[in-house]
Amino acid sequence: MTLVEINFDGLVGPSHNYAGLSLGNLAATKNAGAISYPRAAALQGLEKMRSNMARGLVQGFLLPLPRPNGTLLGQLAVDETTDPAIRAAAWSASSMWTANAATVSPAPDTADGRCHLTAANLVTMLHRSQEWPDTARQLRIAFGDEQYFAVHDAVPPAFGDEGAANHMRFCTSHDAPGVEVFVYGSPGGKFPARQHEQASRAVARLHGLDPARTVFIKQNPAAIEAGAFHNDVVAVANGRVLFTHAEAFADQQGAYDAIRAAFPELEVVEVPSEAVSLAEAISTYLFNAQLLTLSSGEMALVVPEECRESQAVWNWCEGMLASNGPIRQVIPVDVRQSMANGGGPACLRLRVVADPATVDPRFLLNEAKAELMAEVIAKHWPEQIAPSQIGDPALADCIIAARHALLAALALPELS
Ligand code: SUG
Repeated sequence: MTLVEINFDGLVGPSHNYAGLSLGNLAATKNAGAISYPRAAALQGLEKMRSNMARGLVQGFLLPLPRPNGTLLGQLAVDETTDPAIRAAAWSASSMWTANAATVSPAPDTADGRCHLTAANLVTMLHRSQEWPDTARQLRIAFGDEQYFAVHDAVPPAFGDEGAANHMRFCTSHDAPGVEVFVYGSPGGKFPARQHEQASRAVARLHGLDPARTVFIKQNPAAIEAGAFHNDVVAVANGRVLFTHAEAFADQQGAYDAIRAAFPELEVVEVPSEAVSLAEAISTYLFNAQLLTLSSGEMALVVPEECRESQAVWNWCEGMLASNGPIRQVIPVDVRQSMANGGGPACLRLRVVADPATVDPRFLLNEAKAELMAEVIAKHWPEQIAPSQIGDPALADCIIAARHALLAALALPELS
């Protein structure tokens, strides 16, 4: 068994649009009503996957869910009198942000030695709450070998769960036992706290984690108020390293101490507020980065292009590289279509530590498959969608046909 980290990126679906559905997600709210470019969006995401693959990393993908969702439209009896935001929920391409698809505990961390995945219920937002049954179905195909994987249904909806976006894992190498850190929010602020502590605790129990190697930390309510609707907007972890804004957690030093008590090897790279304000961190998504261990052993931070456009953020990155710390490269990528809905490079991927040979190979990328996917996207994905088109039956047909063309190309008829 060779356990490696595999990033499963969500391919941007053909219904990608800007309906402003996520209260507390400042980018999505700001861009409500804008014209979206689904074809460009999907190609941007695919290009990110290809560039990580070109660095020698194993790359997987998850496919868009069926939209418009006729079941949801029926359950809500959507008609011409319905609030357009409710109709738009059934058209959302939000499953692209696979960091919210599930929480993943790799085999070395769990009691039964299998990799556990729990689909996230995403109950705080209507458009996201419809995802999990289809997500679980897809995970059960991709990770269907029960000798190596256990896929759990979502925890009950009383406790909101947003998956890996509020979960970090520390380890000396990906295949070694890790320490898992769950970050939850507390309700009562002006924006919803989407991750409930009891959801995190239930996921940890479902996965059979060792309590001595499991840490629960409270998110800083001020960060949620500033627009960090998930912890991965203000912090990211990989290996021994925690890359974090100084105002990410309710008790910053207490968080470091709690992680260090379970994982003494912890190395913190903290960005002080004087260098990069919380507002600047959230508008550029500096922390919504992929922190990757390259084959050389060096760590690289894959950040959105927007980071290069902020003098404060780029100065910080250059200073960090000059300081010879654990992060040795900063790699900007263009995922602007996703960013405009509040989803950066880290939102677009679900990390699974596994032996690639145990994963259904149809979900693993190679250059030939990337080329094929690009062709299907170029041919079938709508070039643009204006909000007034949401609900248009001809557009619905085009979106459904586009997804089916991709499923056929990838030989995944089970997902139809
Ligand atoms: O849930 N945006 C997503 C962005 C998710 C980002 N994920 C992580 N941080 N891991 C969300 O808020 C906007 C869709 C709309 O408004 O149409 C949206 O759902």
